Amino acid sequence: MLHKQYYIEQEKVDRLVSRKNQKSSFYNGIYDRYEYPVLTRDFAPVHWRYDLDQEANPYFMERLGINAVMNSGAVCLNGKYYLVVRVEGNDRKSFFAVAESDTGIDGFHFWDYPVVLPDTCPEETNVYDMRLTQHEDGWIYGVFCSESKDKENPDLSAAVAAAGIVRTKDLKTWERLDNLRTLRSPQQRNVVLHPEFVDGKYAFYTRPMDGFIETGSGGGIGFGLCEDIRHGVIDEEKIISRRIYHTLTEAKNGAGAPPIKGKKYWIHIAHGVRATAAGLRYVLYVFGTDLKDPAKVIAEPSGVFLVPLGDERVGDVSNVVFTNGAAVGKNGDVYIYYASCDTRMHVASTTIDRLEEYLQATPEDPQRSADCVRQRCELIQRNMEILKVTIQG
Ligand code: M1P
Repeated sequence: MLHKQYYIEQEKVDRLVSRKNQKSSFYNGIYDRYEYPVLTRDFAPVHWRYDLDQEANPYFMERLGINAVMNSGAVCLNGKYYLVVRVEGNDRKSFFAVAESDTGIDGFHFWDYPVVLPDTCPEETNVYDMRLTQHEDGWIYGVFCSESKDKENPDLSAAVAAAGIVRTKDLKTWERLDNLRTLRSPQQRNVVLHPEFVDGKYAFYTRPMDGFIETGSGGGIGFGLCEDIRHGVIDEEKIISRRIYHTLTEAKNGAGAPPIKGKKYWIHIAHGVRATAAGLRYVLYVFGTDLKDPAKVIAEPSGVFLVPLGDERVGDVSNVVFTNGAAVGKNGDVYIYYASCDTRMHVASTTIDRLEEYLQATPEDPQRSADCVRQRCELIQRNMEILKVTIQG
């Protein structure tokens, strides 16, 4: 016999999981957005949060609450969509949990147990933001941020961020490898493994940082090769996408989802950060690299790709969208999973063809107002001609 409140709480979870999602009225021709988030903290199973033993918990109190579900790695396996979700407990510690769906847009439900990573780093305090890469070597790799207290620094908040690496074949059994060592940068966050070998080596997109929060001299998204992924070491990191003054990447520029292979480009969905009077604003942007040389940027559409809208703008860390996972389904369908405000998970859907058209046809940022208005006037002028012919006949 369970407490009567158990059934009420379980019914709430079941209702959310079975709720059908639908495209919202948002339109830009590039991707569709959806009415509901795909996951919120209210999707967390009741048995993760409550002690169901009536004697031990006569008031049916929540014992281990969930604060947020966010930044998720994503993969499509045998027609099903899987997220490795960053779940943040009420204790501020994050852990990973798998949620699966048949459609990619709704029906996401958590597996009974969270992911239990091999506990090989005693100094590690927090883990988060796993990128899942289906590598051509046959493994699915998870690269995540491994955070530890900076014992050298007297500041209580000082921390050290490194890239932790695990691998799996089934998302159930995980082998932990050594944290990635980057010889020329003290800290790393937002590290992503490229899906294919480059020059016979494992290739990583990095985000070199001087400190835990400040990127400092770290100029943006780096690229480096390593021979042995089990004991990964990167010597040289080449910056392939820089932070640029008065753009969306002015304060920070970091890789997002592992790149998607198109017909012309490696498609990168990344995040840029700028400082505002209301704090940092995180948005998504897209760039394309050469299929033969994934470190060579060959397409840079101007401006933002996806920004927080409406309810997405408010949460624990407001004015943030962040992605670290996109899944490619059948016929080149792409589901981009993004979190809003470090609080909940959403999906945007598109196709590889659309993303490549976006990369190829969206003009670049001319980086000055005068040139931007010229660029816009050219578009308007061409459109006025078209309107004249079609409307006035
Ligand atoms: O709070 C926004 C994001 O901040 C960090 O991203 P970055 O390293 O680019 O500053 C990460 O901690 C991320 O988890 C978080 O969503």
